[in-house]
Amino acid sequence: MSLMIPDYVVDLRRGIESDEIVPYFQPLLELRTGQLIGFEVLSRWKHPLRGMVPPDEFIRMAEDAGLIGQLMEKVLLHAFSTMRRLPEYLRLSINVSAIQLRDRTLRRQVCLAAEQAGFSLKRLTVEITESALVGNIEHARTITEELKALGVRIAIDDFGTGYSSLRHLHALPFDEIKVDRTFVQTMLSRRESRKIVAAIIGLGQSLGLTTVAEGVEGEAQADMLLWMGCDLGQGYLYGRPVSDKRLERFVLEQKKATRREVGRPPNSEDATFQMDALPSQRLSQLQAIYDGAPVGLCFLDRNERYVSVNKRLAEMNNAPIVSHLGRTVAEMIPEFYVFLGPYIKRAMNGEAFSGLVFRAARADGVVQVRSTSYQPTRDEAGEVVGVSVAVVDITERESAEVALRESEIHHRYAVELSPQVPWTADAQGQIIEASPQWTVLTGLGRDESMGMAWTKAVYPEDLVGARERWTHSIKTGELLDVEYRVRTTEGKLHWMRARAAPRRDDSGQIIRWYGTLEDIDDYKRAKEELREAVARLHGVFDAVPVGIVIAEAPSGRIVMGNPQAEAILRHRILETPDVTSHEEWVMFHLDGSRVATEDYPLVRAVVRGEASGAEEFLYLCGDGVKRRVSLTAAPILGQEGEIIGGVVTIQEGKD
Ligand code: G
Ligand code: G
Ligand code: MN
Repeated sequence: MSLMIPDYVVDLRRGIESDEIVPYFQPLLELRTGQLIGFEVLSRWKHPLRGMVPPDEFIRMAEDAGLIGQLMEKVLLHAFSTMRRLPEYLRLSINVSAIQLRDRTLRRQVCLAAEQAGFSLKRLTVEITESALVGNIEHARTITEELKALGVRIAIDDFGTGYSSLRHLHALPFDEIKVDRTFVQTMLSRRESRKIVAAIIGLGQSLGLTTVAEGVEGEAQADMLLWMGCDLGQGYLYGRPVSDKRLERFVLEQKKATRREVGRPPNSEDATFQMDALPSQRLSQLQAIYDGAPVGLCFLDRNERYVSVNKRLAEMNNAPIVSHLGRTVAEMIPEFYVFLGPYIKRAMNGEAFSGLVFRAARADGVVQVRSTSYQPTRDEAGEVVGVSVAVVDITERESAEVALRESEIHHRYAVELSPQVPWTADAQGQIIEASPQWTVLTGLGRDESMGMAWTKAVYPEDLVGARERWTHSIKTGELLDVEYRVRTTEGKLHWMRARAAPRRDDSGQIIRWYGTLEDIDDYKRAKEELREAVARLHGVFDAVPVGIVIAEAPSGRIVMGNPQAEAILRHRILETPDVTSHEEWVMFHLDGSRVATEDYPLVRAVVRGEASGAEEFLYLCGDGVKRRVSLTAAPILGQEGEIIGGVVTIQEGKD
């Protein structure tokens, strides 16, 4: 009886023996630094007739035909030999299948190949797919323990796709967890995927495992993963699997590439956070800051319930921390909630508020003044998940505020006579005071000018810009300086310049903005007229049929030369230095003797204020030819009769 061997098995055996199955290498990078840390081996069958056959098609086949051991031997030896040529710090991951995990010879195979290739097993990670563990835990445990004893790291692959993932994670001594690429690929578009990825990374962190994300295809994913605390990334963003030949070049290019700082988490400017610290350390640092802060802090969920409260806020609310948790703001501080409720709701919709000041009598009769800030807190995709609250008790500071208000009243009387329009705004940029000048100028009543109502007087074309600049200053504390047009009572447009500076309290918080509004219409118009006059003058100069050169006094610096002057003298006038010192303005008397510089008509005009009639000279032109020119010069005098410059007209002489 002969045993029939199927064709594909014959083909596969031939393929293995003639080295058609080769390792490809896909890079793994550290997300935080962008540094290359190693590769995963992905096998490829370069079939002479079928072309590139993917592993899904031949690994199963090799297992069924009992050829997986042979195949693995070849691929391992090839991969290990390739790695030996690369720097020691680069690691290698290999995949093992379910059948291989049942095979007690796996350990020997790996050892032999490593020895033959001179590859250290400390550089090796073995990836075990979840599905390989089903019904196989005991064997898998024995084999992984043997491998670990050799210094090999063990990873759980495609995590989240298998059956009883958590049980497996618990059963074996894993070092690494690889989040399945189906979650990573959809994490930007699907909330569920995002939450699953975040949860797997959190789980890995809390178990002390290295977390790896597969299937990273874009920067946005990489940034989000980094923010979630994921350690390593793998995917098309960093590179597709490459052959051994292209691997060395890839490593070289990676080394040369300037390291990109992979996207930073939102709080990275905050020096308090040690970004190098492990996420768990970061968390305890945060907790310490939170508890020790001199301001009241809490986090509210979407139902306005306290999720966390720090000591200071508990003190302010006169209730222990635990009695806050799970209760709503309305329940805990009803006397403040009356005012705060609407702001909390708006914060849940994404608006941020800072320095909202409210005064109320607590249940125990104590009157408090509180300055409260609300910051919406968003998840990785920008969805508001709750509100962070900061509260400062300013009851004592309030007396200072009263004093400030009184001085503002004095200030108001004092400045009413000023030609400028003074104004005051609160920290949010709402106008709380403006000089009656404003009413005179715009015809808007006092009440129509408070808050943001001033914008009604601004010329629509200038409004967006003006408002943007103001918002920017409020946000950053930068001085305001902006120009815009205002419609006056007579219906005219007037250019105004608004300037303002913030005033801060002892803690550096902005409490007021003091500003002035200046009518710059005359100035603007004068500037515009000057510009027009200069343009007209240039027009005239360019059109006259004679050459004109103007120099400044007393330096003799050339400030203008018209095209006709350049045409006659044949050199560029403006590029020529001072006429009083320059040797290249060379002229001769008609008798051939050289004219001394101080006798040039223009120099006499600039230096001595002398006017001269048409005088004839031989001028050494730019092309080296002496030509007869007729020069007429005159000084330019200032309002006090002082010499401010000189002008010379140049005409071609008759030879
Ligand atoms: O490249 P991709 O199509 O490359 O790989 C598909 C699957 O095949 C992956 O899930 C990977 O785990 C598996 N795989 C790739 N190479 C090998 C190998 O050499 N041995 C085993 N057992 N599985 C592999
Ligand atoms: O062993 P594992 O199942 O993790 O195999 C990795 C598989 O994923 C291989 O088939 C590999 O070619 C593929 N792969 C690797 N990176 C990406 C990626 O960024 N996008 C997609 N779609 N597939 C990837
Ligand atoms: Mn894998």
